[in-house]
Amino acid sequence: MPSLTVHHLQVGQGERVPWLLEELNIPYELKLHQRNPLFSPPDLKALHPMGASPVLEDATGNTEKPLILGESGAIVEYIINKYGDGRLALKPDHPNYADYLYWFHFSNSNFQGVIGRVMTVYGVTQDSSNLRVKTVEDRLHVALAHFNKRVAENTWLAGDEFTAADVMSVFSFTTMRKFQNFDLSQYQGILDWLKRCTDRPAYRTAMKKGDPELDIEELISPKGPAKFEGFAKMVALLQQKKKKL
Ligand SMILES: N[C@@H](CCC(=O)N[C@@H](CS)C(=O)NCC(=O)O)C(=O)O
Repeated sequence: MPSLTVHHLQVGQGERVPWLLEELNIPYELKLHQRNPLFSPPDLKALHPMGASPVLEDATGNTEKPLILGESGAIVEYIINKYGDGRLALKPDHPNYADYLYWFHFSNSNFQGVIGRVMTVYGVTQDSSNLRVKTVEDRLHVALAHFNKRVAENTWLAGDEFTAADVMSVFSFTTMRKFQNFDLSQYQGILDWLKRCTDRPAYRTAMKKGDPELDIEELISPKGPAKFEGFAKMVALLQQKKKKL
């Protein structure tokens, strides 16, 4: 029996890990951490050099010195391969193997990067006559149209089967919009896929355990959820600091 502890900074991409574990029916302990007011609190920072969530502690067979693993993608692959008998992953001989790999990595690598660039540029200006604003907005819509086409033509990202590619991706279109919102009204394929994913009992159970405060209907709505309040607190703190200087 595995001995797994998942550290999850609430309202964040750590939600992927309990969701996966619920899908695979693998037991785990969930340790919740709160943003302070936006970034990780000291106890989470102390766990891993990057101080980011999620972090997996695997004490199976070694309670003295548990293995510590960061990066949600690495954690998801580790759990599937080590304790999940390869379930929710496609094997190299599957016709959709390349699709599985591509979509497994797309959201957390390409798409999160695009959203990060939008967030950075909007932090300076949202004036759409500004070339940087236009460039990042165009890139965001290219990525959304690309993703939308995939899920409009396929039930799940890797094809007919629900896989870890779906688990890796939902966060970027739901909870991530509490940090940088984007309108999904014109992307019906994504909205329908979000409904299919978030209707899964394992998703509902994981979110209830990890983020009971989050309203799933709001997260999957076309216009997106309200902004995470830790942002305003962080800005106020920075302004106070500036005044003192
Ligand atoms: N690529 C990493 C990103 C980890 C990450 O940035 N996590 C955020 C939560 S959404 C975090 O811990 N932020 C707080 C901080 O960095 O202090 C992953 O997928 O695990």
